[in-house]
Amino acid sequence: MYIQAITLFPEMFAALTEYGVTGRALKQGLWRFDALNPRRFADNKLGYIDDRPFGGGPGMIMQAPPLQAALDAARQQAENAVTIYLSPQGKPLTHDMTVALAQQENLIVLCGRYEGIDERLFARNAIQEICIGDFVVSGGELPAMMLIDAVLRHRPQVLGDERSAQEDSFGNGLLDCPHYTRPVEFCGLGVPEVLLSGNHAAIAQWRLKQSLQRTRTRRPDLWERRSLTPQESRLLQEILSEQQDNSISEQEKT
Ligand code: 4H6
Repeated sequence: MYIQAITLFPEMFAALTEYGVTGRALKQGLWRFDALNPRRFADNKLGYIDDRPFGGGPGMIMQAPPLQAALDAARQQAENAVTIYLSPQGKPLTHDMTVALAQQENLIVLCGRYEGIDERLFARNAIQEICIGDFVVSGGELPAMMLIDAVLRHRPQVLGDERSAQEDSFGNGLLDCPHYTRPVEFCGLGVPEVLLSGNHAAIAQWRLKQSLQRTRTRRPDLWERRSLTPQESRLLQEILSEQQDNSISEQEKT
């Protein structure tokens, strides 16, 4: 996969190219990366690419011409690239979108700074506007890096263990289960017995039940969209009757 970022801060992308899973994958040649600084495409010697908004108001706007030149240069390197603009006004990013983007061979990510980009850039180019969450940060770089990381995890061999991406949260529409490791006792807290039992079927069932319970209570939005398998329905019945038992024993205290 070949990814190009159009950014005023190319060095920020070291977070992806030099660290962890994505850094290792780059070293292994599983993806390639280039950053293009739109200042290089400015029409003035000082590299200014922003100006004041027509109609007035605070802040500055990124100008269309240098960004168009940078985009043209990026597309010259990767003819069928999909171009993505991370912005608070975009379509919310989902797991399914990260899987679909991982099928592409070429991506260009456009990173906004200041108050955003002159709208005419979007009138003249096919650009997917994507949002990573309902909050605002100071530039598109961090959201772009989050998207790239999430996409790369779905590329073959990027995650050492083949199962990891599949079993991740959201792959199955459920939140992940709780995890435990040594020591067996921490601050007086133990580890759920079943995880020490060596009974793999029982462990898988406990984990699924925890995932169901968490998703139902923490993410009612995900819960409502998801249908249950017969096994999951049975585990949900257990959860509901345990809840009832708990509320009865709460009542008995009073
Ligand atoms: C485009 C337009 C994405 C990009 C405006 C980007 C949140 C997300 C940005 C801006 C982003 C997201 C610049 C507007 C700073 C506010 C960069 N923030 N902003 N949720 N910021 O995906 O001022």
